[in-house]
Amino acid sequence: MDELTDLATLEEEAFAALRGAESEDALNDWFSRYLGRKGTVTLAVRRVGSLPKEARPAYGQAVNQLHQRLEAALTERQKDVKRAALKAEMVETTFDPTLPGRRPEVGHVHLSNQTLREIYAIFQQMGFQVYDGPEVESDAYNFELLNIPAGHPARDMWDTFYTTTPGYLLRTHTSPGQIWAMREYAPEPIRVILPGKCFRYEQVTARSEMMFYQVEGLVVGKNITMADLKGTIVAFVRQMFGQERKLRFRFSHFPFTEPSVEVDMDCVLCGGKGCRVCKHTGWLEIMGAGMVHPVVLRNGGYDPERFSGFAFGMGPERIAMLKHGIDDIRYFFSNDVRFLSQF
Ligand code: FA5
Repeated sequence: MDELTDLATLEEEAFAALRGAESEDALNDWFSRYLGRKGTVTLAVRRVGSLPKEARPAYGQAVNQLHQRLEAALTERQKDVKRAALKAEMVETTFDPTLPGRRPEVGHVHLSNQTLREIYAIFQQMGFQVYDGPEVESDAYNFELLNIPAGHPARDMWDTFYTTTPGYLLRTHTSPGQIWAMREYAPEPIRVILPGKCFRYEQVTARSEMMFYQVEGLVVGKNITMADLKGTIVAFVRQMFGQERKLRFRFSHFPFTEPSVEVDMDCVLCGGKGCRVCKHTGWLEIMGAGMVHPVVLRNGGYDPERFSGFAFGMGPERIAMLKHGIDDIRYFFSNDVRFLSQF
């Protein structure tokens, strides 16, 4: 039977070609050549019909078995080729599948925000609410309504960045929030803290950034006095820095408070003896404060004959610097994780 001899030759040739196929492409070519629509094995299967009747069963069985054997062999060969390719890739790329996985970096709350949260918690105990004001402010709220008219010398000290919309700027302090809060709550009593970012057009140094946070405090009501201001600030500082802290209130000037004070705390590093951090004075300035100026009360919608109030403003970065012994404020926003990850 010639056709069976042909099959044996075809089988030998097909298996030899399969062993020689060493890539996925070569296997695809092999498939087209033998098992595809016009492949030689497929054509051999179709040949059954053209054979004499008595030759058909033996040939048919043989060709079908050959077809199955080749299909099974192809599947095996495909696995081998894949495995070999993976092995080659691992050798080339020196990929080590036994190494442990890389831990994803997990961030945490920024030091400024950690400090803000500590400040919120302390004032919350004293019944203060957090009040949010805008960072882009009008000249009126940042200066005018705070008793700083155009041409006032205090504007130099609080110079800022201006927007392309005339009369709008980035706030230099959180004090404009006093006007927002008063206009919302007048004539009700107020007890709020106003945290947020502030911006200044000034030389960046170890103590001064052009962007930093402030936390403003504002209390308005009947019979609010300087004693309330002092008591509140002393309670805050002792909770923040320790019960042993001593405080000093010095006269100062802010256009929006009268009288105005600067609050100093005995130096946390030397305990008041004098060191580099406190510039050998024994004291560290921590905030500005004062009794809300009658003009500001009126601008906020309160009658200064019937109402009084106090306000203060502090810088949480400076507070964090004192708490953690940080000697340069520029670390806060320069995005160096070697610094940030320490807190
Ligand atoms: C003010 O901004 C007043 N609005 C504070 C105030 C509020 C007084 C209410 C009275 C009543 P001053 O410019 O001193 O004041 O800033 C207050 C605090 O903000 C400073 O003590 C400091 O902690 C922080 N601060 C000011 N400028 C910078 C700066 N460039 N970088 C970092 N912190 C700053």
